[in-house]
Amino acid sequence: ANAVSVRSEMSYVMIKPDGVQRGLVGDIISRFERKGFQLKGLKLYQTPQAVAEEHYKDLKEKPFYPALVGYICSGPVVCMVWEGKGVVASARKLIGATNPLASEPGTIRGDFAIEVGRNVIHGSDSPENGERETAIWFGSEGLVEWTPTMTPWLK
Ligand code: FUP
Repeated sequence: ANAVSVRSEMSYVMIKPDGVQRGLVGDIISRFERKGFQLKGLKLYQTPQAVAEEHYKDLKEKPFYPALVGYICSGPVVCMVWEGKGVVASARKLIGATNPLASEPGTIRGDFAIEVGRNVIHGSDSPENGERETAIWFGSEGLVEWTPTMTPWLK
């Protein structure tokens, strides 16, 4: 698809507690900035259990669900919303495969993770989930609407 036909969309991206505690926040944010996406929301957040459960509600029946919710709530996370053309699929490429041992080097999980249950970062898997997850974590007024000046290259 060319630059005109790719739709602008939002991805909810979250650095999980292991990523925060291992000091990976700056490196991870930098990758999204350098790619050219626009930051629309950012906060450090101690996740209440009900929020983690809502975020992962489609996985409720999975055997790993309780451990997953416990992991997400085990320490602060960094919540972000990134906007741009094709950002959902592109963020997933930057992040790498769910299982870090299958993630390519150069991706975030490929560079920094080993275990699926400690895989450092989340990124929305569809534009619809980008909207849904943004609403869960930032509500209706949590984002900042802003226009970068002097950056015609990335439009
Ligand atoms: P992803 O979209 O890459 O985060 O992957 P999924 O939505 O399939 O899984 C959500 C989270 O569940 C993953 F980030 C890690 C966790 N998970 C496990 O802990 N064990 C599994 O076997 C699969 C996923």
